[in-house]
Amino acid sequence: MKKIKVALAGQPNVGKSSIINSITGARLHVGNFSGVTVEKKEVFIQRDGYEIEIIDLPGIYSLNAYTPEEYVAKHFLFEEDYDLIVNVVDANTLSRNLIFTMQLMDMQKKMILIVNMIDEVEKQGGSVDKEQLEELLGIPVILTSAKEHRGVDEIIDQIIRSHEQPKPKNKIFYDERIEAQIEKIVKVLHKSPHFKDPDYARFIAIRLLDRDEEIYKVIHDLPIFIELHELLGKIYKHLEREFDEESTSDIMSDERYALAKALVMGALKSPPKRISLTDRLDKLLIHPIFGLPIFLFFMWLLFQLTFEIGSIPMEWIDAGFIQMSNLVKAVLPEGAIQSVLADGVIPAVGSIIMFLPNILILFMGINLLEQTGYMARTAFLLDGFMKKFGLQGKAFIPLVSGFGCTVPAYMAARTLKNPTDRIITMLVLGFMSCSARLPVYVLLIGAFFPTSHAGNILFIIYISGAILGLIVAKVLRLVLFKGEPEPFVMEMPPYRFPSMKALAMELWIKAKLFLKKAGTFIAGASMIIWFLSAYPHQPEIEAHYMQKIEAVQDEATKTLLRNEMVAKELEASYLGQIGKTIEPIFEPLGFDWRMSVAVVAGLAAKEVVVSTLATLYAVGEADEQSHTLIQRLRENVSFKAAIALIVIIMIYSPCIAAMSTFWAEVPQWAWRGFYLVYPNVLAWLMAFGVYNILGWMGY
Ligand SMILES: Nc1nc2c(ncn2[C@@H]2O[C@H](COP(=O)(O)OP(=O)(O)OP(=O)(O)O)[C@@H](O)[C@H]2O)c(=O)[nH]1
Ligand SMILES: [Mg+2]
Repeated sequence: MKKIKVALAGQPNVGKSSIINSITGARLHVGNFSGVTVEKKEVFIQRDGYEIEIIDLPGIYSLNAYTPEEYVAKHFLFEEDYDLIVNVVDANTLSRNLIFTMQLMDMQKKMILIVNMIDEVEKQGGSVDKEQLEELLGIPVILTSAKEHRGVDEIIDQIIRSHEQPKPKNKIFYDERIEAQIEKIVKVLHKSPHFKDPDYARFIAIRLLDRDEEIYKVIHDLPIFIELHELLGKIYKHLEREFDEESTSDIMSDERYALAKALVMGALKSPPKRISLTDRLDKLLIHPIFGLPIFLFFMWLLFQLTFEIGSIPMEWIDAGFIQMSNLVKAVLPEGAIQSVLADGVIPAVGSIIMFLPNILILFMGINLLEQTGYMARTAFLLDGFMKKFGLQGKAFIPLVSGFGCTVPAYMAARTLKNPTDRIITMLVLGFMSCSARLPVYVLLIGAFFPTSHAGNILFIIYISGAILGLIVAKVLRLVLFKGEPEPFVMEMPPYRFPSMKALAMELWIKAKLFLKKAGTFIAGASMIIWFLSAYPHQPEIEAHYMQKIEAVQDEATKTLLRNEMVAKELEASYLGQIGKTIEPIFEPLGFDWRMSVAVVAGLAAKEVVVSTLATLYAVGEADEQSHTLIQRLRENVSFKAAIALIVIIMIYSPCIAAMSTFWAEVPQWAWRGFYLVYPNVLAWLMAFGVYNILGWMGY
C-alpha cells in the first residue's frame, strides 16, 4: 500500500489531538490548556489505497523551541522524513497562530492549513473567508470544528490530493531588503552538496536570520562555514542597522507579525467585542481573595464525592466476589487450585475492584479540571504561593496529574522550560497521591474512622501530601538548587463547556485499564503472594495442632486452636520468613510482618498493598468469609500503626512503572540515585514520628 506521512503541527491548545480523534476515532488525550500532548503519537488511517500516518505533535508556539516537549515537535519537523505538514490554527486567535504558520511555510514543504474552532467564532457572529486565505497563502485551507465534527472528513481527501499534486508555488516573501540577503546566503549554501535543493537552502537561510542555534550548529561543521560565518556577520549588522533592531530574529518576527495582520484583515470577519462568559467567570474564579478558597472548596467537594458516592456500590462488588469465591469452593475439589483461586486470586482482585467507583470519581474531577480550562487558572492562582516554596505555578499541572497517575505526570513536567524547575517538580511529584493509593486510604479510613468524617480525612491526606511536596521543594531549592523559579508564563484558554462524550470516553479508558491491571498484574501478584504464603507445607505443625484439637471437646476452643494453627503455618511459610526478615525495619512503626510485606510488595504497584493485606489477613484465620478485611484490620492493627501506614504509602517510592518513567526522563545518575533513596528514608522517618506522637497522645 502507498504511504503518506503527515506531520500535524500547530500552537498548543488549538485542537490538534481533537481533530485526529474526530477523523479517526482515536482516543488521544485532549484538554483545555496548553501542553496536553507532550510526546508525539502516531495514528494510522486507510483511504483510497493509501495508508496515511498522522503524527500528532506537541503544541509549539514557534520554531524557536524552548521546552523539552516543544523540542520534540521541532526535532520531528526538522529531522524526520514526512510528506506534508497539516498546520492547525485556532480561529479565535488567528493572527497569532498565523505567525507560526508562516514559519512552517518557510520550510517549503507541502502544507495544508486547518482553521479549527470555527464553531466558536461563528457563535459570536464572526467568520473566516477560506477562499481569501487560500489565495493569500497559496495553500489549501479547510475550516473545521473538531467539536461538531465539521469539515474534518475533508482533511483526509485534501491530504491525498495535495500528495498527488505538485507543491504549489511559495507565496511568502519578506521585505525585499531581507530577500536580497536571503539570496546571498543561499548562494553560499549552494556550494555545499547538502544544500543543493533551492527550497531547503532558502529555509536554512531564513532560519539563520532567525538566529536558530541548532541550525547554526549544523553548518558549524561544514567546509563552507568560514565563508558563511563571515557573510552572516555582515548581513546581521547590515540588516540590524537598516531596520534599527537589536537582532535579525526580531526583524523576522516583526515581518511575520505584519504579514499575519494583513492576512487576518483580508480573511477574518471579527466577532463584535463583548464581555465574554470567560471574563465574567474569571472575575470570580481568579479573584485575588476568593479564587483560592473556591478552588479548595472544589477539591474538598471532590473528595467528599469520591468517598460518598464511591462507597455505594462497594458493598455489592465485595459481596459479588465473596459469592464467587464460595462458588469456586463449592465447585472445585479441595486442593491447591481451589485454594489459589478462592483464597488467593479472587479475594485479592475483589479487594481492588471494589475501589473502581472511587477511582473513577477522582478521574472525573481531574478530567473536568482539564476540559473546562480551570486548570490553567488554578496554576495561575497558586503561582505566588508555590513561588514561596521554590516551585513555579506551571508545575501545578503535572502535580495535579499526579493525583491521577504519576507516570503521565512525570511526562507532563516536560512543559517546564527551566531544567531545575523540572527536576524539583519531578522529585516531589511522588507525594501527590496517585489514584492507585486511593484504595489503601479508603480501606484504612473505613477501618479506623467514622464514616461521617471519611471524606474530610481523605481530603486531609491528599492536602498533606501536597504540603509535604511543597516543603520538600523548598528544602531542595535551598540546599541543592540556587536561584528562583521561572516567572509564570501560561496562556489562559477560554472556558469551554466539558464534553460529556470526552469525559465518558476518558472514564471508560481508565476503567478498562484498571480492570485489566486487576485481572493481570494484581491477579498475578496475588498468586505469587498466595504461593509464598501456602508453601512450604508444615506437616509437623499440622500434626501437633490436630492432636490438640481432637483432645478438646468445646467448639470455641477448637476454632481458637484452628486459627492458631493457620497463623503458625503462615508464619513458617516462605512469605512468613521473608516478612520476619524485614519486620525489624518496620517494627518501630508498629507494623507486624504482614503489613511489612504489604508495604514492600506495594513497590510493584500500590494496589498490591490492599490485595496483599487481603490475602494475608484472610489466610490468618480459619473461618474465612465471616469477616471483612476491614474487621480483620481493626482486630490486628493499632490505630497509630494504621496512620503510620497511611504516611508510608503517601510518601515512599511510587510503583515500578512510575520509577522507570522517571528513569527515562531524567538522565543524570545522581538524581536517579537520590530519587530511589530519599522518599523511602523520608517516609520511614515521618511514619516513625507520627506513630510516636500518636503514642504520646494516648492512642
Ligand atoms: N469549541 C471547540 N472546541 C474545540 C475544538 N477542537 C478542540 N476543542 C477543545 O479545545 C481544547 C484543546 O484541544 P486539544 O485537542 O487538546 O488541543 P491540542 O492542539 O492537541 O493541544 P496540545 O496537545 O496542548 O498542543 C480541548 O478542550 C478541546 O475540547 C473545536 O473545534 N471547537
Ligand atoms: Mg494535543
